[in-house]
Amino acid sequence: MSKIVLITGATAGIGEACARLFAQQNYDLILTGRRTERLDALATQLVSEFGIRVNTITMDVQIKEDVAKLEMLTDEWKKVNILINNAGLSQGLDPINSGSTTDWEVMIDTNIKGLLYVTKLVSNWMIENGSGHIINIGSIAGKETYLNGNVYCATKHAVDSLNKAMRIDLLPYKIKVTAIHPGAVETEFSEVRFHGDKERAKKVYEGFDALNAHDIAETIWFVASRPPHVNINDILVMPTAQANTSHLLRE
Ligand code: NDP
Ligand code: 8X3
Repeated sequence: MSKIVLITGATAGIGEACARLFAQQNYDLILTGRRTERLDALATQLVSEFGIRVNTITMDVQIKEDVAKLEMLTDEWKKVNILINNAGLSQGLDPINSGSTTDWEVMIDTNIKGLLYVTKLVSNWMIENGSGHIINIGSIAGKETYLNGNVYCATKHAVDSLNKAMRIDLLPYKIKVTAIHPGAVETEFSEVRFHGDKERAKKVYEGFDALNAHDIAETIWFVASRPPHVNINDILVMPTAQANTSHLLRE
């Protein structure tokens, strides 16, 4: 049996890039997300290209009962070596006095509560298995707060804090815990943030070389492939053109 990685939000962007890279490294995959067709298409492609095994589970991490579908995996599939808590999103970029409370709830329910539901379940499997590695996808937005980023930044600060908490709580079980905090990565992220406005989304990445999803997957692979005695607690990875959330060199 190969090693197993469970990736939340594998239908696009960073999660999809991780699926490809871990498949290439001969991992079996548990891929989750809300869009079943994308999950199935990716699974079919990776199985045929790399000869690995893939289990897909359509689930919305905001919904506890959906996340509970993971319990239906067989004992063999519950031997998860790596969990990548990647599913996440931003909705809107508005001042605190006029932001949409619906947008806020979606971000809080996905980025914080969803991550917690998945982690609670899978960390117990890891404890039973006697090992594991949880990799949380935070953000530069979890280290800094920027104009109109309010609730998204707050959710990613929560991920940063939960990452530290997991590291402490899971220490007795020798479970590794790592946060990866990317700066601007060109994915569907901005399109989702701007509710499908592709033109506005494109402008976010104009005039500089943003990171791409594969850059982050490679960083994740690096932390996942360290020897057993090495745990990388935290990595902040930025485009060369971006120093922080307020200093971005556009040419
Ligand atoms: P994408 O929009 O390209 O991908 C997001 C993924 O998350 C999709 O697979 C989506 O799947 C999944 N997802 C979103 N909401 C849910 C949900 N409720 N339940 C299950 N899955 C969900 O964005 P990225 O790849 O860029 O984002 C991945 C992570 O990286 C996020 O946590 C994001 O906050 C973080 N990040 C992104 C940065 C960037 O600049 N792009 C920078 C820093 C961090 P589906 O819609 O099918 O459910
Ligand atoms: C995504 C990067 O700078 O838009 O987390 O918050 S940013």
